[in-house]
Amino acid sequence: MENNEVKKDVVFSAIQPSGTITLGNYLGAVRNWVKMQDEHSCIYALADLHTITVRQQTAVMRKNILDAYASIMACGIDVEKSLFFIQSHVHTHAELAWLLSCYTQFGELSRMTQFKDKSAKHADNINAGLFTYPVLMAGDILLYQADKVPVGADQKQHIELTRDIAERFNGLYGNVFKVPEGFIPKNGARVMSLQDPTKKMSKSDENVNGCVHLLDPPEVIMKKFKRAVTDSEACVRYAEGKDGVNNLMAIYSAVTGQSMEQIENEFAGKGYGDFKTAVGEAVIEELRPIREKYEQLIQDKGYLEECYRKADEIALKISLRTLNKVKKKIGFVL
Ligand code: AQP
Repeated sequence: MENNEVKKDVVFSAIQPSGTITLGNYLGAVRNWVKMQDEHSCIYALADLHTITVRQQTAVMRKNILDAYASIMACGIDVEKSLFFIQSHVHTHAELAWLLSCYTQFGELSRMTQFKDKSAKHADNINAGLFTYPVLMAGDILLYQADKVPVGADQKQHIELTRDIAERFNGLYGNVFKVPEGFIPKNGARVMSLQDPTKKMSKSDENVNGCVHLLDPPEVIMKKFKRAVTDSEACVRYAEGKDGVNNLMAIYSAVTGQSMEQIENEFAGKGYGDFKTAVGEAVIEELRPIREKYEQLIQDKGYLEECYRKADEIALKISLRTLNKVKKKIGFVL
């Protein structure tokens, strides 16, 4: 890993263990993480510090962290090729977040749509962490001098803010941070809820039928697709106003690689029943090896711990270089 650092572009991304990983997380982000491993120097994190911006139950959170670690490995993250660590084990993240929060404007954070959405959803707990979440995320990325950040479309605004913070800091102190580029996939960048296709699919969605989880058994996946909201036209075509069908087509396209036109041709003259079954089957086959691999990995907690401890240590070493540089530039005595 460290030998490759100089040769290849650095990729950084993270995922919150805020519930069971979804088909949206997978198609929007994790699938690209896997693809990028051979050509890049990849650094991935379980963003557990981000998770507590929404209240968690202690035992559930503990379980979710290990489950998410095993699930991401099961998706194909190879710890021999990539670093995959746990954010809260690497203290530089919280520290850089504080420093950068003094270089981020209240007005900028107020404009973040995710803050607006999440504070509407959790009106009883609009905590300061929910507001400053994008600064922690900026620090996560900038600590590793990342060139590319593979994320779903919902994170675009946070990547832009990260770039603004990096440019501002560089403007004041010289070239401290690499200014990263977001990397958003053409297909699957924004998977929507199967029950309300105007809302994105989310781990924490209360409507279980809206969200396909990576670890859902095949019969559950099929049931969710069969219940997916469509419309009364009964024609598989991609068009404005057909949010439910558009979402199912986008999922089918992301999984099979077919274009929208090919999908329209495949289902010409067929009803939504056939289409939903085909989407369900394609997703079941895509997720089957992941679930099987997860079942194996989660049995061996010792092995998982060995993997993250090793990665935590390397992440700390790499990130300290940036953190110390930042502190020195600001004027701290090291
Ligand atoms: N519906 C989605 N479609 C495509 N990509 C998505 N991502 C999330 N939802 C979709 C991408 O998954 C990566 C990890 O996301 P995260 O866990 O860091 O945070 P999130 O975006 O808040 O994800 P969730 O599933 O919606 O979690 P909760 O319910 O806890 O808020 C990111 O790259 C994200 O773009």
